[in-house]
Amino acid sequence: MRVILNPKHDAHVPPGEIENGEVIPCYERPERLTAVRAALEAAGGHTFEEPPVCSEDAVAAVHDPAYVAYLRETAAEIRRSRGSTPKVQWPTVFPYGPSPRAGGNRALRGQFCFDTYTPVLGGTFAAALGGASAALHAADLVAAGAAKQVYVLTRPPGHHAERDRCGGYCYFNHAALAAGRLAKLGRVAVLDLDVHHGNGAQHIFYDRGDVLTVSVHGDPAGLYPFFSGYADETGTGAGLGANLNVPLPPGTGPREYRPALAAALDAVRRFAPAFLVLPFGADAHEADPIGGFKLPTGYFREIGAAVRELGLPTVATQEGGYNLDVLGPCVAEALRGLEG
Ligand code: Q9C
Ligand code: ZN
Repeated sequence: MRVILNPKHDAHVPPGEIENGEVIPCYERPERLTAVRAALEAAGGHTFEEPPVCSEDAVAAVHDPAYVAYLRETAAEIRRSRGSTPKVQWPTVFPYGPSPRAGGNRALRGQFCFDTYTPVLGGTFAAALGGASAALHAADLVAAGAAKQVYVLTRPPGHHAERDRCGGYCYFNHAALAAGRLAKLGRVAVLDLDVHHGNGAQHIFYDRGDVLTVSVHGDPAGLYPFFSGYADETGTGAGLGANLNVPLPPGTGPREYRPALAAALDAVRRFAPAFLVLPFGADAHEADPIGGFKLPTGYFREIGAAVRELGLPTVATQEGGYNLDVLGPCVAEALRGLEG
């Protein structure tokens, strides 16, 4: 597989996250990418390359320019501060009430953020731009026919990021960026197989009929991101019918996952897209610390093989997966299945 790396991923190292009222080390750490790369190198047959850096305008195809500027300016402020201000912008207050306004102090108020899992650090913008660059480069390669399948090995992940808000460890939405670029050439299906709902692409393409968004995930009634991912979210306007959520109960194993994946793949087939974007997470693995599903490592090859049956030019993006012992092997299995 042709693998596009985010060369700047380790500029972003989150300080921690809140779990049960305690600050714990963040699950989303640089070692995740290292672990995947090591597993792919050990498996063999993969090539690794770095993308050209993309422009902010290219990111603004999917994200609000004011949000992009917020990330750039906040990161720059933190780097300039030399200890006079905090080393991290960790929002504590989020928009609420009938007509939320942030006045001048937008940074502290969570205007561009929907949870506490997504602080901005001095290196966050550079890392996020590197990930966006990788996703757009992957899309360009697939669009040009230079590769049938490309895998974007990046972190922080992207699939929770919405048009103007970060969340769930995600800043720029790699899958949406790739889909947006490919959609200039033909219909695109986004099939999200991270254990968490792909709210970002759903949000970004909700009113579009030319981009199908499908997500198979843990029931949001009991799993992050809680506020979206329900089966009755089906799109709006021209996009009505072009969003499919397949929520599954906690403890889901291959027996329950298989028919859900088949239904998702059927929806993709019916849509008859020219391209596929595959936000992929290994956090549906049985040993993942936060997912709650029960998929064994070997099953990820079956998932990849089932997706391969679509026969579509594909950009896969790395999303979640937080057990450092199984993340790499899961990705290696999935890519093996995808390549056939
Ligand atoms: N105490 C992705 O997988 N909640 N994001 C974690 C753990 C946030 C997941 C709770 C989960 C975000 C890309
Ligand atoms: Zn996830």
